[in-house]
Amino acid sequence: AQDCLVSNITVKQDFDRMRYQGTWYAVAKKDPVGLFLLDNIVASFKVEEDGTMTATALGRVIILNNWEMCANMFGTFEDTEDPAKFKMKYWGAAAYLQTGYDDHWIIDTDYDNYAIHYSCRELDVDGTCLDGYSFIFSRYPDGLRPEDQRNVTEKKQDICFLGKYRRVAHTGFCDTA
Ligand code: AZE
Repeated sequence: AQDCLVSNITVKQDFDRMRYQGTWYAVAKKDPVGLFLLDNIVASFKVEEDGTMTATALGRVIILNNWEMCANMFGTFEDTEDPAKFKMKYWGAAAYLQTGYDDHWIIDTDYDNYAIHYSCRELDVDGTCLDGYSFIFSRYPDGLRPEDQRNVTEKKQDICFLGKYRRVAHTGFCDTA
C-alpha cells in the first residue's frame, strides 16, 4: 500500500494454515510501543483437530526490575472473513508475562522458507498504523535465503515498515527453557 493505509494492505492469497504449521524462527522484527520479545524468538504453529490454528512462542524478555527470562507464550487464532487475517488471543505461561488480543496477518509466505507477519495495534486518525509490530520468519534460524530477500524487502515497504526492522539474534538463550 503506497498510501500506508492499513485497509489497503494486501495479505497472502488463499492462505493455507495446514502448510503454515511447524517451526518458524524470527529473523527480524519491528517492535510495537512498550514491552516486547527481545530476541531468540521461535514460534510454532499448529492446526487443531477442529481446524483452529494455535501457536506457542518462546523469546527472551526483560521484565520488572531488569529480570531477564525466556517467555513461554501461547496463542489461539480466531478466523475472519479473510483466510490470512486472524485475531490472536495470547497469554504467557506465567501470570507476570503479557496477555493481549492482536491482529495477526500473514502478508506473504511460501510455507517452506519465509513468512512476513503484520499486526497493527492502533490505527491513526488518517487510517495509517500508529502502533504495530511485525516479524520476518524463516524456516531456518540462520536467516533468509538470498533468493527470498528481495521479495521480503518489497513486502516490508508495502506494509510501510521498511527501515524499522532489527535483526533477531538466536544465541540459544531459550533452547532449554
Ligand atoms: C507470535 C507468534 C504466535 C504466538 C504468539 C506471538 C506473540 C507473542 C507476544 C509476546 C509478548 C510477550 C511479552 C512478555 C513480557 C506473534 C510471536 C503468542 C507478542 C512482551
